[in-house]
Formats: sequence, structure tokens, C-alpha cells
Amino acid sequence: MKNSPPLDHAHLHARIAALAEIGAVEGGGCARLALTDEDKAGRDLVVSWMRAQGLAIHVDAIGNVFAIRAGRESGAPVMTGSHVDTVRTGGRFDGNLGVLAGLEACRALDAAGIVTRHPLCVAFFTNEEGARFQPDMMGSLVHAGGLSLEEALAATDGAGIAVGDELDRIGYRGTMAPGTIRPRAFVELHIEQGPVLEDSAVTIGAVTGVQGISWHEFTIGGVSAHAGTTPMRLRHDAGYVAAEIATFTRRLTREIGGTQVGTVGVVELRPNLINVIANQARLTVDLRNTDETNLREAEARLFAFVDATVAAEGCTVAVRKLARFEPVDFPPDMIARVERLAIARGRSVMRLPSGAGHDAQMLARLCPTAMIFVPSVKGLSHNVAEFTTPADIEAGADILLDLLLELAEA
Ligand code: HGY
Ligand code: MN
Ligand code: MN
Repeated sequence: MKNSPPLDHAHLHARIAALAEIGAVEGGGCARLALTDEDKAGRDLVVSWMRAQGLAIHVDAIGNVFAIRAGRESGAPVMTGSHVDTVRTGGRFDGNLGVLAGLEACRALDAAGIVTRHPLCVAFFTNEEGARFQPDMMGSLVHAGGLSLEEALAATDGAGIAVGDELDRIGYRGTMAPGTIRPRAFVELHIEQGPVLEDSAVTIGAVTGVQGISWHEFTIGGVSAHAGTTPMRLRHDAGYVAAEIATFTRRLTREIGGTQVGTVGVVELRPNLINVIANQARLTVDLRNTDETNLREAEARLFAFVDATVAAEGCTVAVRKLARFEPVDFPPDMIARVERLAIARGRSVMRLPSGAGHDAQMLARLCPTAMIFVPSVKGLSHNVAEFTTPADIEAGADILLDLLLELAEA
């Protein structure tokens, strides 16, 4: 493998800071929900950097953006990238780091006059977060053929606005058919977003795979009535049922144990008034587990509890599946590459699964895929205080360059 040229760390930090200015929120984070004006502005800035680097830009019909750096040979590129959309309380590293480090790797090769055998491609995928439109990892899932373009374009947000219309509005509904650029390998650099690397005092994560994800929305129907005059025996309280589901979700994680996690992130009551028994509750339940059998067990127990609680309260329930992905394992030789390159750089490294979903889990359906993690301070993410030290950013970016160069010369 060619020795990698130096990476311009200062330039990478400067771009991370510049991108974080877009949709900046109090506390140093970003709010760039998918396909909003803020997401457009972030996309436009990153595309302007791609153009400035002389990369050939391609936008597909779901708004995924691919920037190609020509190789000595044509054909399938080695691809890297992530996402630039964020949650509403997002940090500046989630997704953005992987895209900007990929661009920095291209700049380092340019500066050294290195043209790799295979082309390189730096991509960002539409709506990785799934916070506004579900499912998450939407753009990379369509790219990998796991969701039809029509279904994705028709997905709507809470206000009934469709993905397709938003892509048109922000000018990112490309003409290229999704899946056109089929990579020979994919590598994603990402912050861990959890506490494992920090607790282990390890700098690099050689990610073994991504845990299974189960997202459901429950809309509970009750009867609005007076909070003071209605005897408890006559109530059909959607708010009470939602609260029971939320506490059951926490109990379920204890009962299932292991890596089981459960989150009720959205609870909306109607009419949401202090003296009116709620006639509607809309809540989401996010269940995850590294083991598919245990995840199915958790889902079955949740659905049984919801049905029993709804029936006992004389309410109704409508269930919508928002996302469902089985656990993904990355190929052992790709995991080993990350380990070897980290050690070659004198970095501490450990294997761990990803608790968060990533575009890499979708690209793994198409080609050999690896993820490189760097630590999250206090394990915090999806929080404006999300932070990774400059030294760890640099360590991760260096290893990304090494791995891209190795794969692009193979
Ligand atoms: O939900 C996730 O794990 C990712 O942030 N989309
Ligand atoms: Mn992410
Ligand atoms: Mn995220």
C-alpha cells in the first residue's frame, strides 16, 4: 500500500466549523432537518466545496449527491461519505464528519499528485436521520434498492409535506436513477455517538456491524371529557394509555436485557389541555437490539401490551411501522483492515457494534463495507453539546485516508 500523503487537519476542522454555522443553534449544534432550507444551505455549501475540488457531481432522483474523483482506470469507485442532514438538537459531527473527511482525503491526494487506480467517490445521502421523514437512512436505502423511489418520494412529514415536493423545492431532485453508482467498496467515518470508546480509553472503533432498528407509531383514540366531572370508571383516556406504553417500554428493556434499548421520543396529546381528558395520543417507540430474535421478542411483547392496555381503557389504536432494519454485520476482512490501519498509525483500536443506524448499513447490501468510529465525549450525540476532540477527529480522518488509498489501489 502506498504511504498516505499528509492530511490537512486544520482545513478539515475549518470546514466542520463552517458547515456547523448553517442551521446553527444555541450551544454549538445544528438543526438541519432533511430537505428544509437549512438542509439545502448545508448541501449547497458542501457541493460548492466538491466543485471547487474539481470533483464530478451527480445527483440522483432521491437527492443523494455523489462527487467523483477520477482514477487511472474508470469503473466502480471506492466510495466514502455519510449525511449532512441533522436532527433538531443535532451536533456538528454526526454525519458531517464522514463527508468532510472524505473530501479532505481527496484534497490530500490532489496535493500529493496521487491519482488512484480506481476512482474515488464522496457521497452524502438524503434523510439519514429519519427525524422529519421516515424511514431513516432513506436515501441510502433507496440507493441500495431496499425502498422504491416512488415510496420514498411519497413519504410525508407531520405537516403532510412530501419528500418529492421538498426535493423539487430545494432543487435536489436529480435525474440520475438511484443505484447508478455502484461502489466496489464503501467506508464511513462516524462519531460513535455512545460511551464505549471513551469508557475504554480507546481512540478508534473498528465497527463490527449495526444493531437492528424497529420504529413504530401508535395513534391511540380515546374520548375527550371533563377532567373534573368524569368518574375514573367512565374514562377512555388516550393520555393515560400513552403513559403506560412509555413506562412499559422502559420495563421491557430491563426484561429483555442484553443490548435491548427502547425510547419513546414523540408524545403528542389532543386536545392537550389541562382540564380535558385526551381523546388522542400519538407516540413513537424506537426499539433496538444487536440480536434479531430478541428484537422480535421485544416487539411482540410491546404489541401485546399495547393491545391489552388499549382494550382495558376502552380506547382504539392504529399502528404504523416507520422503519424496520435487521442487524447488519460488516465483512470480517473489512473490520480487520480498520484494525490493522489503526495499529499501523499507533492508535488504540477496539471492535464494537454500532448502536446508531448509518448509511453504511445500507451500502453493505451492495459491496464490502467498513465503518471507522471516533469517540464521543460523554457518549453524547443528538445533543448540541456533541463533541469529539480535534486529535480524535484527526486520527479517524488519517485512517480513513489510509483505507481509501488501500482500497483504491487494490
Ligand atoms: O436513528 C439513528 O440511529 C440515526 O441517527 N438515523
Ligand atoms: Mn449519523
Ligand atoms: Mn444521527
